[in-house]
Amino acid sequence: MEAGIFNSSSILTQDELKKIAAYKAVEHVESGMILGLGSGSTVKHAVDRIGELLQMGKLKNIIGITTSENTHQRAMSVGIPLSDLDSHPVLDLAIDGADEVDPHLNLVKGRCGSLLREKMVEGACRKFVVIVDESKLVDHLGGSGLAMPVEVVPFCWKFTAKTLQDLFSEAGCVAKLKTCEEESGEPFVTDNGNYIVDLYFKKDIGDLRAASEAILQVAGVVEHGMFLNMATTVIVARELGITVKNK
Ligand code: ABF
Repeated sequence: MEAGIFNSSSILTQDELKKIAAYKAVEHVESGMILGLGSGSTVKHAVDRIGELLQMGKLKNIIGITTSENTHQRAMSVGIPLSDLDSHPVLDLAIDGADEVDPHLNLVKGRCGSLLREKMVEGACRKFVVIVDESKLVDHLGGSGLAMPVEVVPFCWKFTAKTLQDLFSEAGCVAKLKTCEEESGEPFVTDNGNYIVDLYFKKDIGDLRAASEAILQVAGVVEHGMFLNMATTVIVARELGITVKNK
């Protein structure tokens, strides 16, 4: 475990574990890299650390490509020069969190709503390092009982949600619109102006590749949160230390 970054108290909070994973991932960053910067609470530690290293002159000539407006604002605030995929279609490295990681390093991502830009940016990088605390490890995707997000166009989203739910009826799928807050009921709107339909499964969805293709066939679907065979490295921060899993 990194010395000097964390205090010596015996029980680490989930956020401290996220920070450990993030700092470890930043060790992969070298001067001159075009970097994909993911979204979420784990990546924010990586963004801050990269900003710090740039300030100290330990990293130079980094260009960041962000996957959400939130990360864009944060990266700008810590002084990371930013560009986009149009100008830099091939990235050296991307660092991002995940909601679930299975034993084959397949991921569920996008519960924070940024899955489309994440998939575009991370699909364009040579190396994709995922950073998680151990709570994100699952036996199979969808197995945490939490949402598998699908970005859909707002037009007749109920029809799209029903079609998705019917597609996975054997897995006991329930499709729900993601809302801003539990009580407001207002649809959550992505950075791309779309909605998110969350799929909840009671049973294993089986062949992930087939599930992915079936979801993408549904008219109205923009993208889904299964990231299959994309991660090259997963860094897991645990109470007892860091585990690094490579593809
Ligand atoms: C992003 O951040 C999303 O794909 C995912 O929803 C989230 C991970 O959560 P956390 O806030 O725990 O890092 O990577």
